Amino acid sequence: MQLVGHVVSQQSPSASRRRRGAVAGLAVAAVLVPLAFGQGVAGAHAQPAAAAAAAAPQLIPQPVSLHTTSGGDFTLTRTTKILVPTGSAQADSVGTYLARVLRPSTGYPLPVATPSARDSAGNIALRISPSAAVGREGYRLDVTTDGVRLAARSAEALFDGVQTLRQLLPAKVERRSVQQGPWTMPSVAIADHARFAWRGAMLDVSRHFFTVAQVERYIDLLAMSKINMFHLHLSDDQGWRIQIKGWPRLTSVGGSTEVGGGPGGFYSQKQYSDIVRYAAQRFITLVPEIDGPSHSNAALASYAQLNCDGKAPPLYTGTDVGFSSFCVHKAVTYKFLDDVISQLAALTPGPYLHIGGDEAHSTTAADYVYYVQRLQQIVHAHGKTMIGWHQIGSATLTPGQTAQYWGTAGSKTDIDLAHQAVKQGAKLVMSPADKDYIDMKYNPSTKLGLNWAGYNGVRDAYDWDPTTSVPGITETDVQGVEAPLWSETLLDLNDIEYMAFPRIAGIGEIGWSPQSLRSWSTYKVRLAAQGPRWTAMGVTFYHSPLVPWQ
Ligand code: TNX
Repeated sequence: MQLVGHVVSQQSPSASRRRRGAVAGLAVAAVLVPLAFGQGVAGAHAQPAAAAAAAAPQLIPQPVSLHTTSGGDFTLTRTTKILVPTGSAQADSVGTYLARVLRPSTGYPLPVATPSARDSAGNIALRISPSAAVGREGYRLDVTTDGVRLAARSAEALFDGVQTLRQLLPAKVERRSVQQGPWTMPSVAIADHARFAWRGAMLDVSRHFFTVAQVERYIDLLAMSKINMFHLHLSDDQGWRIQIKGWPRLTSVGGSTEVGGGPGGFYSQKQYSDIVRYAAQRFITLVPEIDGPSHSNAALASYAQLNCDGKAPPLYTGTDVGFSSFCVHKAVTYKFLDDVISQLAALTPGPYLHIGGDEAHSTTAADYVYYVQRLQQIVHAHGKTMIGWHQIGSATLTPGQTAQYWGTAGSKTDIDLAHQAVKQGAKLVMSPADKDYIDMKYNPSTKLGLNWAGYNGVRDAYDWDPTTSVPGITETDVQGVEAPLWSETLLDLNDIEYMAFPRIAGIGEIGWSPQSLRSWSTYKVRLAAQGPRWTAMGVTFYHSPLVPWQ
């Protein structure tokens, strides 16, 4: 428990007022100059600080290299086109996405078109080319008075570049009704790429069910932070949320309630596919989780034969963990899980299936290992890579699996399990509960959320490095970072947004930006600039007093 440290790191309101005052006015320039020029941009420091600061964009995640140029601002007009190369369906679809973001607020037609001889200046040109930029998901974004050029290595990278482009426009561009311009972007040259391949967010739709529309809204918001993996926690003690053909009671019984006894719900396979497709259109890979051997009461309540004693337990609407277990040595358990995993694998284009594996307090250690190894075989038989919570490190893993680390600082058992996983050729996705569990309260007065791992203030959730937070785990062991959002206390979209924002922006930056460019003192200023964007989008967010909101 990090309780004391976390409480101390929260500021009193008067301290935060002083902090806000300190970054007002001219002081901002001092904060922004190093940010604006990123790393080692030769000659940039020759520019007068004040002029540079005036134009310095406030971006999250911070790009690898960003400098303001003297090319003059660019302003979108009624005649601006989004140009994509002839025959590039991928650039065309990213262009269409961008047009849909920009049209409602600007009121401009912004046609997505292929270039013609008559096109002169004033457009946004998108291009996919392997040589466009270096690094994972690399893109280059150049804004001059003549227009915007965004070139990327892949469609995914182009999409990432579009998220940066959005932030160069005034915040009100995010409103969904026509606003007054001008729609001016500062002249900049950005070269950027991702630090980690896995930049994830998890949503627990089991403890409370969320509709397809709610999930899609969350996906839309995640995309803005360059999150590219979306982990859906589809089953737990309180609810089974995905239709499985041949096992109808999973949803008619197992899906019929949630924490607190509400009506629950589930996704039909068609609805699940809709979510998968919606995410894919935003270059986000869906990772479905079926938790076991524990966290399985909803399935056990649905089918008596899955229980060792052949008796179905009642449905569960409380918040305890670790009391349920699949019957590890019954053949029907694996017939059932094979049906579930084969259907999920067929519905999920991404390479990963998450088997859970946390908190198996009602399963013996030997049975746990047996279960994980059987699941590993089943997942592989259906062509997927297994990911599980880091406890899977106690099983024999074939190389190439992923373990999701959710331990807290100094927990020797957790650290040992992470090492066991890595020694067997697994990579780690880092989700340390005392840093990036975004279901933890911000501080003791946060109404929503839990506090078993302490309080994760906005700074706590940002100020850590996934490659140094677990002793003995290094950069090459780490596949990325993910922020789980467990939903025991969350009832609706406002609750989801309040817990996720602003912390999810920090998780996006941890996953994307080089560690050398990250510091709380500059991040909090850039974070403040996101506030008006979220307000424009109607996002409910926590106005942490640590952040100098504008
Ligand atoms: C632990 S983290 C859990 C979840 C709870 C969460 C609440 C993990 C793998 N298991 O079952 O919802 O804590 O913070």
